[in-house]
Amino acid sequence: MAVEPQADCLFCKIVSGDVPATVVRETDTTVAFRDINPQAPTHVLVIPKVHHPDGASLAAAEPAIAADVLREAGEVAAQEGIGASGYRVVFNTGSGAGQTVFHAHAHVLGGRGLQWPPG
Ligand code: IU
Repeated sequence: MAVEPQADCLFCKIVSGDVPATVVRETDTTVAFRDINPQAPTHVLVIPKVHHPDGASLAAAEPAIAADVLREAGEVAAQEGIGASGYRVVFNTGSGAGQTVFHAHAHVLGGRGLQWPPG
């Protein structure tokens, strides 16, 4: 599993600053930014700065950084004011589940009622 920045990876370019994003939080190991196509009033992506293709790969290779991503998802929810009303953290994994960017990322969604099961 590569951890070097990938030249063709959009999210690696957001980490490096080569592609702009609306960053809402940043730590030594993670960046959180607003999704460009929001599916809820709050829709923020939390990514590790290191490149892994999906959340499971990240957790297997670098569990401490996977924990950082999950912790930051909660911090984003608190910062966005959706922690009390409830929110969803989603890792789409594989194209069949709708994953389109193959750099691990957690979607943090909230600010409206969320249905279950998801589509
Ligand atoms: P997915 O789980 O891989 O489908 O999520 C990728 C997300 O990245 C998706 O919600 C896109 O709207 C979002 N995104 C973005 O925020 N900025 C971009 O430049 C691109 C995609 I391309």
